[in-house]
Amino acid sequence: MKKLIITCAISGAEVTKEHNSAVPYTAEEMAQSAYRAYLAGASIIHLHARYDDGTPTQDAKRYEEIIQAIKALAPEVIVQVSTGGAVGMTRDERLGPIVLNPRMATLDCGTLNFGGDEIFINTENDIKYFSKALEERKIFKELECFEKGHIDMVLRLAKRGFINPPLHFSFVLGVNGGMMGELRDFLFLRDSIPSDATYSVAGIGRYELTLAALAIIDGGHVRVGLEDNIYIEKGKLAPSNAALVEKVVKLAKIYNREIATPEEAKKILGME
Ligand code: KMH
Ligand code: ZN
Repeated sequence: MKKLIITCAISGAEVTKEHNSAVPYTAEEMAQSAYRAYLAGASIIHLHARYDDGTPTQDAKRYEEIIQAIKALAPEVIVQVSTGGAVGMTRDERLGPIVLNPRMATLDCGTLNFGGDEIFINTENDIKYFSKALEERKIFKELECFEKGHIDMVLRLAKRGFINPPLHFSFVLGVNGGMMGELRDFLFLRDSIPSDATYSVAGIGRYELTLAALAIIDGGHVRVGLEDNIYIEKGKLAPSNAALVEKVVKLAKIYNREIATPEEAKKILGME
């Protein structure tokens, strides 16, 4: 089995210090959190920039400041910028950080309800627009799918040349408004992607660790982090992003999956 790629989603756009004080906001906090997650075993950092007061932003300058701070501590780590941003942002606002030519970025592959009154909008034309912008800059795409219809959208657009390989999926399961992360959901999604595609799972809340275990056993890859889940165990807040990564590393050891370095991750995903 290929080595396990662990992504750490350190900050998100919705989770706040009121939820868990370990959520990083400042460039220094982001850098420290990313560095410790990297030392724990993460090869990819999924990044949402925030201002010092926690406000999410897709401002390229702010991303640059944060990425430089991360790279000063962990030059090797792969920074994956979010093009999802926060609900309500425009297309071009969300694409803000790609002018920095990051190695990797997310491409959200469908619309869904996103808790309460929010709708996370990704129309077919949005997806084509984002894909073109990323492919023109040769930025590696992680295809975020929150339910099966999003995979179908990717496959349809791939057939028509709007999304080009390598196809690397991220199943983000357990969002209030998206697909849940039960065993049957996981099996349905991983059986729905082409056999030469790769995938990672990001379980929201209570799904984080169970989906990680399933992906480890199945040969997939795993995302954890405070963006997705603030608890280290039921009712107990995670002390850091690194603590969540450490938990996945322990699981991987049990199931004999070695952990990929960033260089190895690039090869596994076909990034070079
Ligand atoms: N913040 C969510 C609305 C991504 O990073 O690409 C979208 C999100 C997806 O987190
Ligand atoms: Zn995100």
